[in-house]
Amino acid sequence: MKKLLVTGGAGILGRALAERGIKGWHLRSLALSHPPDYPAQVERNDGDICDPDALRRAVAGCDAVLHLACRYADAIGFEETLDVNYRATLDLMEASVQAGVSHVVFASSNHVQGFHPRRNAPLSEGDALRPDGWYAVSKIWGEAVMALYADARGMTTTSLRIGSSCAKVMDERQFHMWLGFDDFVELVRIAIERPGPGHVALNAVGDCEGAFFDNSRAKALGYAPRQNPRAHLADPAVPDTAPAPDIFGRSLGGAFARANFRADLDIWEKGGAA
Ligand code: 15L
Repeated sequence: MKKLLVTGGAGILGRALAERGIKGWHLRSLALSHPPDYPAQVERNDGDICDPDALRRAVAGCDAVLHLACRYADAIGFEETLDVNYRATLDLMEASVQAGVSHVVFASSNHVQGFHPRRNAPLSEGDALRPDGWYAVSKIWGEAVMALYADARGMTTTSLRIGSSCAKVMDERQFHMWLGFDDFVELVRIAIERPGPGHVALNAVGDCEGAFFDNSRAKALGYAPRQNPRAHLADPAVPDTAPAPDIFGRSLGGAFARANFRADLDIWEKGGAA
């Protein structure tokens, strides 16, 4: 059986993956700690991602890595992102090369294009990067690192630009960019089993009405979303709720864009990025 290391394995997405599993794969989770009710079939590795020795131990014997661990918050500062999002990501890639890992999946984010106005949707992966804060900038850097290791080390790397992934569609913004947990796990499977080498960035969203992000590149790799947002509404009124009139409702990034926006709304909406 092949082995997949999941960093941040005790977080929301790590847990969703641990509960579902991937056929043919043994999962090993790296996290500071794991709750007592963590799925027993997943190997637990308690350790700090910022400790290179812990990373080396965690990745030993693995065929693939899913890198979920990161620091994030809508208004996070640059300095706060340095240790985990930058340094630990690089240490993880070096440890992976040393361990002979062939596939790495990086949890990127919709926020790399969060400052696009909604009227630009649906966006494809090739559209301009418009990060909506320092968290998003760190994800763009992470994608660049994935591309570098694919070219320079012959790895197969995938950046999943995850929309909004949770059990239920909580609000109107999520309705247009939601990713169900089953579909998330399927995208991870596709990424760790895809033939390589090379890097690809994939919009990781379901088939959403009024989609913010086009998922056809993932579909070309075999992705067939099964979880329709309309069947997973927290409240039936969600799709008909009016978007907020401020930057939250006019951008793709929502709360992250709002937390970092200090400009004029009309000027921003007229502007663009090539
Ligand atoms: C993200 O990138 C975050 O990791 C997640 O917690 C959500 O905030 C999501 O984006 C979102 O945009 O809803």
